[in-house]
Amino acid sequence: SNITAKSALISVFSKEGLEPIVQKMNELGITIYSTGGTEKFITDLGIPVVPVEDVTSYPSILGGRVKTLHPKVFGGILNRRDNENDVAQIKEFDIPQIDIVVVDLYPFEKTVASGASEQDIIEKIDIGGISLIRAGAKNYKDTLCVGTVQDYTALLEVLEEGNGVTTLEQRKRFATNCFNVSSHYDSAIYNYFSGHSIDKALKISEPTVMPLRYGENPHQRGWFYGNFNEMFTKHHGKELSYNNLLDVDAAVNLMSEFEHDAPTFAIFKHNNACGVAQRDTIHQAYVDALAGDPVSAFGGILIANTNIDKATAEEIHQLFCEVVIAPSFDEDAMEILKGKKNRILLELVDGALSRKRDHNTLEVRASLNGYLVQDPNIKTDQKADLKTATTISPSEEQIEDLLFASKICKHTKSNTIVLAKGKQLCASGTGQTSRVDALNQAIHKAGSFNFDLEGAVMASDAFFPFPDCVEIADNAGIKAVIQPGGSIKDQLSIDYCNENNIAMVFTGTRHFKH
Ligand code: 93A
Repeated sequence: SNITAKSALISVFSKEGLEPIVQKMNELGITIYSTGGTEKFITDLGIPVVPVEDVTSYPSILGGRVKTLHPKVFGGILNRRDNENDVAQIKEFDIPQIDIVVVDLYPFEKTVASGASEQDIIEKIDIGGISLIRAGAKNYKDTLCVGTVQDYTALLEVLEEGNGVTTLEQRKRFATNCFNVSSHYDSAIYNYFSGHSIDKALKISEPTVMPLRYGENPHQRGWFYGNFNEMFTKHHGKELSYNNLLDVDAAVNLMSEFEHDAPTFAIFKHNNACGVAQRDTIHQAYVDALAGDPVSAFGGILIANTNIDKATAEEIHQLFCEVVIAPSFDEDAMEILKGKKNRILLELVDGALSRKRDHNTLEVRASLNGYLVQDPNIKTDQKADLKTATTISPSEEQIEDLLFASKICKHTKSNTIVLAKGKQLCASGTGQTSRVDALNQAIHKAGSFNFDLEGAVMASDAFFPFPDCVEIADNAGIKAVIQPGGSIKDQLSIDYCNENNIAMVFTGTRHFKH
């Protein structure tokens, strides 16, 4: 199983580190076959080399797309020395034995990363090289195959150590690396064509790992992978925790829906909004967001879509809260908010909200023995999406409230029901196992904070399988409903609304969030 190498085919993109290899091969009397650029590199070193064209009797054609793809080349690599038929055919067709294959592929990934045009990227899909690697590695019993510049040094060591004699074990080791190269190469091509990859999803290309004090609980370890500074300038406060980051993400996602709207304020707890309001001033928006649930707001994560001024800061300062996020803070407002040592103050980097909304970063979460990956939910229900299902249509004011409620609904854990009135969140039911539970929770909660639900609107993240929800909502005073529609029993809910003067619109889009 030891083989004395007498010939080698070298076709490499990276010529770095190749010189000592060809010097050594020459010293050992190994015949070198090579392709265009590699052949020139070897010739320039003053080392004899046979152009592969002399073997195939074909020039390199189609602009280099076909240079080594030929039976004489692949026959020389793939023939089995212990197979009589192979040996006879090698002789019959005058195929040269090729003992060593050295390839370094066209740099596909680097070309993609450089932002090159699609045509340039496609030209970097190596065909001949990858075939040479597969062939050489498949026939490792007879051929030693190197498939990457990273293995040049190891090849040189083997040549020096054995004076051109290679062992089966060495050849199998190189073959294993070759299949690692080929599988990685094809995955990179697949990722490019499909437009996604787990690497991209996890931002592994530019890893910034932020170790966290701990995970969701003190006995769990935790890290953040991402570029925090691309989104925020941190002005004050303690280190962000794993749970803070979960809430900050939820807060930013919701507020990205209101980026260019009138002053809007939202308060988050455990990834759900417990207060949201849109008003003429950010101060009033804060006051009315807080009124949504002043109990849950304790220790909450606060976010504004506009500058925070002194009056708002003074109000916020009354509340114990973990994080305050805003596009900017007046200087005096910042001084007030810094009055609590641990309070985290985050200024959104310009454009961070729109980038977050338009981002194409995939969502990843662990599942079973792998990961679940999905596109982010970038669909926001618009007025044009609404189809009135009932005989009465919602008023302009109700439509505004319905769209406001629907945005909150999209960012609240399923099953959810959101109740809103006058651009203020009255209450929501969050993460319930039934939609009826979610609605009852919302109604009960609104009542406990003295909301009058007469004339309020209701948003549901998914359709109503039965007419029970519209009936309960009606009894609470709700006058307009937004939901995806699509249940086989939609008509029962529609009939109920028609009989009870409730306007209901269908969006056609479900907004589950688990
Ligand atoms: O375009 S190719 O897929 N067609 C081929 O037949 C072929 N054979 C080797 N590219 C091919 N190669 C690749 O050319 C090698 O993988 C290597 O990256 C490169 C070396 O070309 P040169 O020796 O002309 O610099």
